[in-house]
Amino acid sequence: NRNGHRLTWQAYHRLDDIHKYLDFLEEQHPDLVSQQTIGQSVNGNPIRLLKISNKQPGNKAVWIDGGIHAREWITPATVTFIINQLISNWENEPKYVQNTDWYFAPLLNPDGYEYTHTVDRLWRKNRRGSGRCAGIDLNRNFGYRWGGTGASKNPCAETYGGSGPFSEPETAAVQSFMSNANAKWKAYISFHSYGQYILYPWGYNRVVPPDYKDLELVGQRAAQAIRNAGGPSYTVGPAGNTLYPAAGGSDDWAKGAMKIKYAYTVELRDNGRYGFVLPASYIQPTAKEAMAAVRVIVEAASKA
Ligand code: ING
Ligand code: ZN
Repeated sequence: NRNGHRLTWQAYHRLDDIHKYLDFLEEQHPDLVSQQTIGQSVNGNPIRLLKISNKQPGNKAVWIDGGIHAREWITPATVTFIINQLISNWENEPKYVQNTDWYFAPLLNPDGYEYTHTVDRLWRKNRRGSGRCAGIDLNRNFGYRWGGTGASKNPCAETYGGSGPFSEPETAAVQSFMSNANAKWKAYISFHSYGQYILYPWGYNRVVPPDYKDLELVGQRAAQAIRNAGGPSYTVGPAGNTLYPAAGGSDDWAKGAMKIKYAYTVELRDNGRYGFVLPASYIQPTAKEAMAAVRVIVEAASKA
């Protein structure tokens, strides 16, 4: 279309539209935007990463991902919306935005995502194997306290953690990219749905890290920013206490292994009416409030 891409944020899009949008941005803004493929999924789809950077040497780095769980369609829509907002308004953004290296992985489970469009709308895991017991829960496959409470050893379970930490190419790609990047990581934000929560470590058990008060405070500020943006109430707290203990989550790994201070899992809308099958009319309001929360977390990260 006349935008040069197909994303509208008024409908949910397939993998191909999302990747073509990232290609379009890289082509339109070569000085600001770059892209890489950080790995391949089980079925050979690329795991794409888009970086927005003004390349100032002191920049802190933030990571934002979506689509770890296939059926949580609002999450890649939200991550691409945030990318679009930043790029459209870049010259007017405050210093803490411009002097951040932004790393976006909008769709970490591309095989599962396509499967939810073609076969089973409520698929959660990746697509290793076949049949009823296919797939690994990528948010139980990260390598910090892997295999503990809330992760199943049964391959048929929705929360099967895999044969070992980072057994899956989708999670291994994140681990290898983030560990090897020369980046001053200060924030890690993983979007999930649903429930309207701002969660921080630890997820593996009902315990909190030594600096949890900083994460709680910034989380509360983010929730306030969402309300100020006209959004609904988001509950803030440590994942294990607030939702349920679940080992092998990405935010635990980001904090525990990568030592990234502000590590969050944000569960977007709604709180149960539509659940995973959130109508597309909710994309823009949900993504706008998520943007408000991201700004709060990234501003805190810029000072960390
Ligand atoms: N919820 C998350 C899940 O992976 C979670 C909740 C967050 C668990 C952080 C552990 C750590 O189960 C959804 N909706 O995926
Ligand atoms: Zn999820």
